[in-house]
Amino acid sequence: MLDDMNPGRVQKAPENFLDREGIHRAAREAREGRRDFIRAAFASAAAAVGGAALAAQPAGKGDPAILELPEHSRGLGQPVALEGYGKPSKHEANVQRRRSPGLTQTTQASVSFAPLQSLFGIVTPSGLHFERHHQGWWDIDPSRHRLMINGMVKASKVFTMDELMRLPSVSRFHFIECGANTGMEWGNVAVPTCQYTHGMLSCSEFTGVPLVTLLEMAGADFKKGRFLLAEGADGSSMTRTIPMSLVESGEVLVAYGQNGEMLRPEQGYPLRLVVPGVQGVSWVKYLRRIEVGDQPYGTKDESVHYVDLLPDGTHRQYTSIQECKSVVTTPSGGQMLLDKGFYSISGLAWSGRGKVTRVDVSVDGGRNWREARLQGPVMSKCLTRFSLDWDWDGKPALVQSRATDETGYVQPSYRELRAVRGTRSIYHNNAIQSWMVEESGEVKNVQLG
Ligand SMILES: Nc1nc2c(c(=O)[nH]1)N[C@H]1C(S)=C(S)[C@@H](COP(=O)(O)O)O[C@H]1N2
Ligand SMILES: [Mo]
Repeated sequence: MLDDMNPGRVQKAPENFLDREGIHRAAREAREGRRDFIRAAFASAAAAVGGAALAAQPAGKGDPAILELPEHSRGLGQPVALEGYGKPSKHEANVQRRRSPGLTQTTQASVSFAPLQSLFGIVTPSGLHFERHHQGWWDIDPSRHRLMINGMVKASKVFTMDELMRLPSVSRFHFIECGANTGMEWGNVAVPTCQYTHGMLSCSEFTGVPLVTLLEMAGADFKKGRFLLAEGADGSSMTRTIPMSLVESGEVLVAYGQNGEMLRPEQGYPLRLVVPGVQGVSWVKYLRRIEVGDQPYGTKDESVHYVDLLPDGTHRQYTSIQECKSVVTTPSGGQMLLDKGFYSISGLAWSGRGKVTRVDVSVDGGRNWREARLQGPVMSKCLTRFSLDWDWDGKPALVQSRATDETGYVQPSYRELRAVRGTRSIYHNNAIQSWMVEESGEVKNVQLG
């Protein structure tokens, strides 16, 4: 079974993984057709480069896309989609969640990665949210779902979904990152795109009831009951200890909403725990029970799994906060810069301890850094989009980003991280990511010390 991402099981990516030939062919065609284009194709790892060739064409060059009136300007369009759920354009069909070919997966204990390289802003469309199931997902009938609050409470309580949804709710934007995100990079660089290096990361607006409200309703013993056990209703017996201190702040939500609609089944429909800043495994899906207790529970998912092996052979336990981290998504591995000239470097930064306050970007492997623009609103424990203007001179470049959060913590280099954590961890790799832009324009995943 997959222990999130065991580097021992990482295999070399198959040769045809990136369709490198396809990328070069498409790039060649694009270059030949449109010599003066300023924006490369940042579509997807599997790169339909030609399709994204949006060019600023000097007028009068005979571009048929300008001169010939297209069908869609002459005929009748489609009628409204009277029924059904809207779908993305057929031209975006390659923007998908993907399972990494570098990982051994069973059918149910699996991971799919979000296509970070294809997304804008900070919100992950629900259909592209990464998935991590320890024992498969379910589409649970909400009328039969219950949430029980028990343990050190005055009176155990059972809530139906209807009862929960009558209570005052809040909606907040937060990122969720699997503790094993970027885990394979501890070992070797077998994963060429940011979808696979960083794609166990997503960000949504979540709607739900603060857990503290439900605990108050059940008469929880806040003095002695300093720990909670959260339990899911799927067959993975997913149970995690949540410190009461996190819950008392009102931040932890019992959530049913995601991006304006009900949670997706893959994300825990009809109910999941939202634990801002904390690794994904604590965001228990199909949430069915919260027990109030007076000590950490030491469950399988916090004693055998989700512990960090340190250089001296001991394990760190209960290291659940996702430290400050960032990644450049454009340009990133598997993409292709079609010509030298202007590019907007863009990426994502986040911290489990609060707001991102600063992101620096280097294009020379960390010798020089420039401060990037942060796109507002910058929210706590939420993805923050950054960007920086760049004139690529066509020479090899090493693109990196380094984030700082409101506690003053600065994202470490691999050398700094490994000095403390060694090399045999799986979880909590928040090192600076490097992308190498080759003279050909091809972008590759490399590791710098
Ligand atoms: N009930 C239940 N909750 C769960 C899991 C699970 O398998 N079952 N996986 C956990 C892990 S390891 C992660 S990273 C997140 C993934 O959430 P997502 O699938 O919505 O992205 O859910 C967590 N909650
Ligand atoms: Mo996870």
